[in-house]
Amino acid sequence: MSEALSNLLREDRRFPPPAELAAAANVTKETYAEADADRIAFWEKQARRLHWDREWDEALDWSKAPFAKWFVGGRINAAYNCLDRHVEAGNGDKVAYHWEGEPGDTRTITYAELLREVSRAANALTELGVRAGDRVAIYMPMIPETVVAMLACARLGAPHTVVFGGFSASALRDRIQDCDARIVITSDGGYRRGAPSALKPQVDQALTECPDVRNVLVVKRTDQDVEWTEGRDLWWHEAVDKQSDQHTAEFFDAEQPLYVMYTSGTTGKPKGILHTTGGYLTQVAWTHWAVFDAKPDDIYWTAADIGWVTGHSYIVYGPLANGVTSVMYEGTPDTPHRGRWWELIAKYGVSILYCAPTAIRTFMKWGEDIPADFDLSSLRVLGSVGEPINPEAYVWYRTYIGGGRTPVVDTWWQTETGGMMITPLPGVADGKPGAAMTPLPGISAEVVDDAGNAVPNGAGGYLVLTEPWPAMLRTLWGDDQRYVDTYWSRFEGRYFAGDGAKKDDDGDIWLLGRVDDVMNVSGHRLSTTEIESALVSHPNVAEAAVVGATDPTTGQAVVAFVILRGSAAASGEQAAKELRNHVAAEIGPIAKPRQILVVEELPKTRSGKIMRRLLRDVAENRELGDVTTLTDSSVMELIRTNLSTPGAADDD
Ligand code: 7RM
Repeated sequence: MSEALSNLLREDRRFPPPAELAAAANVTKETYAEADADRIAFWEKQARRLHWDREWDEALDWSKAPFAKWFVGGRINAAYNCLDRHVEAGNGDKVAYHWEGEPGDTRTITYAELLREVSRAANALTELGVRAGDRVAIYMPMIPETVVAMLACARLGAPHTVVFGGFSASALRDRIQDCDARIVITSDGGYRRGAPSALKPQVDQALTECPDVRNVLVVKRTDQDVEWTEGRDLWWHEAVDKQSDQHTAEFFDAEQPLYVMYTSGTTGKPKGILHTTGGYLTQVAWTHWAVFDAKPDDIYWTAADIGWVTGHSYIVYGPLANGVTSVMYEGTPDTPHRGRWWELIAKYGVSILYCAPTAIRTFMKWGEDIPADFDLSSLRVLGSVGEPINPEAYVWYRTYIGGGRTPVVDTWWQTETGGMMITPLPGVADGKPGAAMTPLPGISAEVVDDAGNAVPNGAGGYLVLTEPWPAMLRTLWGDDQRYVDTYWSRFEGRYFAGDGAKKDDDGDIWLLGRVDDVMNVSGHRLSTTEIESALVSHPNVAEAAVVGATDPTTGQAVVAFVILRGSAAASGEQAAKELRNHVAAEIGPIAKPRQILVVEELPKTRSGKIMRRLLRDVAENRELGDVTTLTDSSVMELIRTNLSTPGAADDD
């Protein structure tokens, strides 16, 4: 039998759930059995946690697979569920968001206030001609108006497409054109790294090639000078503030499109992932409640950008559907000092923190003395998302942020899945550093080999989802065939996620990185994640990225890019030799990197994913490919220049 991926790294540390948390947990072990007995009935029960104007006739229509319909015939409004419902239940005075601007300005927004603001915005959009089904592009910083704009669209049944504020004018243009948005909502700018950073110029540039956009609504945030196109551009405060704060939500079909979120594929134009309303809201609301064990008094913080799917599902729709109080922060973690996140946790008494491994590894690099200066005792659950969390980073997070008390939930999911899919539940499972553990109740996943057969415990392969789930993407905007080809063709009848994974001896799932990044060394298929984790387990290493580069003898060879911890820097060649031996000792000689390249930074997307494709270009001495989704394109220049500096490069 062919082995899809080698399983190399061992990790034996275990952290049982705190007894108190387990005793009062929202979800227990029995829930898995309940969902196994009747998966559809399980999701129907979760859907009933929401308000439906009319209940569905059929929970799942899979007759036209892979095109799913959930809660067929049901009528629902996402904004009503996030706002009106809570206000009507008497919780209007509860805080929806404690918002903190980067310069230190703050806003506290209750559910009642948010409802009034969303109602005004919905009235303004209606006045601008927005009707159910029309697409609206949102290109904004992390300010409350971004949430207001999204919910106003949802209220009108007008799908939004939020484009990362860090993306270029051309990326914005492509997305506006692809979904044919006629209205754009933006701001003059936002604060990042201590300075105002402009957004409006990118919109102006993008719109030179988007003649069908009628209006641009501009929120005033930074007071920067902006170019103005009369008749097209409107200040948000002029168009919205004058509106009535009353708006009656209309209920739409459960399958009404809610949003389109673009993800850049490795090749070709970005894919517009389409999410609809009823199934999506059901899954994000339930998973937010279950996986974070969210209670009415929790103060919840997803420290991520709203332009990432994590922001959509777990800053906006999930927490609001559950009526929870959230923190929202505009800026970067090191402004004005490297303790900013911990200061915010202490200030607001944050009890649940959700962030990406890239942030955790950065904090590790800065050192544990920084969080040690703040009172983090309010924290009770920590979450991780976006990449595999290396065991060292997991243990650091649990120890220095969670005070050794808090469970860490490593949540695997994708833009395409809409909500969390594979993760431990904090009151149920023992934490295993580095493992995403098991599919949630109601979710079915498997790890398969090249032929599509389930691999035995202890082996690696491809992660597939074997049953439809409520928050699944419905198609790619305007391209049904690409939807079928990309996700449903590799393995008959199953969704191919594009990730490598392994099952350990207990059958628990570990993610091993994108299969496009898998290296083939002398016929052994090695995962990026395991070698990176071995490198990060060395005390001198803060971050690591490995790629396979063409090699005349072994087919491919492992090339590692590492960022050293402060104290370990400088000693380039010696450090590299030691690290190669460390990898050989941790996981075996086959995984020993041919080269170790010490770098200052790694190329990442805005959600913190390492762009290994670009590193492969460097490792193989090629011209760089597409860099438009990089956070900071100067990083690649920096890497190339430093590599030609003696002492900083390879040791061979
Ligand atoms: C939520 C999100 C999806 C890809 C996915 C994986 C990787 C995300 C984890 C993870 C290992 C995790 N959506 N990924 N979470 N890998 N463990 N907990 O990130 O569309 O932006 O990315 O991210 O490769 O396929 S996404």
